[in-house]
Amino acid sequence: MISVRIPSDHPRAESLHVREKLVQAYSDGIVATSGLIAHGRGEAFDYLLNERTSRPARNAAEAAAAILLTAKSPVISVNGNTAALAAKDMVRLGAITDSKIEINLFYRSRERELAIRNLLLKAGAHEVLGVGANASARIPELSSERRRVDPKGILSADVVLVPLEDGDRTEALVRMGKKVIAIDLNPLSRTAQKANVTIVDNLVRCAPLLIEVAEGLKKKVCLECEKLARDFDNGRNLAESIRIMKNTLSTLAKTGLANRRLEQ
Ligand code: PTJ
Repeated sequence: MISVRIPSDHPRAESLHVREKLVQAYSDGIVATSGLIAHGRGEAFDYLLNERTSRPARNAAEAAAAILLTAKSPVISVNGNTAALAAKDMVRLGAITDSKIEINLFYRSRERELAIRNLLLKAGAHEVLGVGANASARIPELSSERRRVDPKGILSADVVLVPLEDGDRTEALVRMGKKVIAIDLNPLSRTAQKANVTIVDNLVRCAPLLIEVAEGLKKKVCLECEKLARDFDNGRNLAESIRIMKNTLSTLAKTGLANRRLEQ
C-alpha cells in the first residue's frame, strides 16, 4: 500500500486523514472494496451539510440516545466502515447504553469477521456477537448476507443502531417490530427513509456526539428520555436535513462560491 504524509496545513487535512484511515482498514481486511465507494458517496452529501453537524442531526441524536437508554435489549450493529471509523466510540456507546455489539456484514467473509472482531476487542469490547456459527439465526424475507444474525443479539433486540447501512435490512428489521436508528449522510437512502430515527450526519462527528448526549441523558430521569423518544418525528426531521442541503445549494447557485472549508 502506498501511504502518503498529509501536510497538517492542507485545507482538507481532516477529511484526508479519515480517507487514509479507511484505506488502511481496507488493506487490513476490515473495510470492503465497496466500503471505499460508500465513503465517497457520504463525502459528497457531507459537502451539502458544510461538513457540520446540523440542528436536526443533533435532535435525532438526542432521540436516538434516549431510545437506546430506555430499550430492553439494544444492539449496535457494526460493519467494516463503522469499525474502521468509530470502533472505540461504538464500544463506549455500548457501555453507556448497555447495548450489545454485533458484527453484521453485507460482504461477509470469515477473514473480515475475525479482523473486525479483533479490532473491536482491542477497542475494549468484552463480547462481540454475530461471528461465525453464532450468527445462526436469519432475518425473514432478506436474502443478502445481512440476514445472518445472532440469536443473542439482533434477533432478540428491540432496538438496533445501524450506522452506514445499505438498505434492505432496515426495512426487514422494522417489519420484525424493532426500532431502527440509522446514521446516514444520505437522507434519501432507503435506510434513512425507512428507519425510525435517522441521524443525517457523518459517523465521525456523530459517534462522539451520541456518547456525549447519552452520558448527559443517563444522569437525568427516565421521563425525559421517554418524551424525547415519543416526540421525535423522523419524516419531519429528514425534511429539515434535506432543506439544509437545498439551502446550501441555493446559496451556491447565487454566488458560485463555496464555503472556504470546502475548497480543494
Ligand atoms: O462492511 P460491509 O460488508 O457490511 O459493507 C458496508 C458497506 C458500506 C459497503 C455497505 O453497507 C454498502 O454498500 O452501503 P451503501 O449502500 O454504499 O450505503 C452506505 C451509506 O452510508 C450511503 O448512503 C452513504 O452516503 C453513507 N455514508 C458513507 N460514509 C458515511 C455515511 N454515512 C455517515 N457517515 C459516513 N462516514
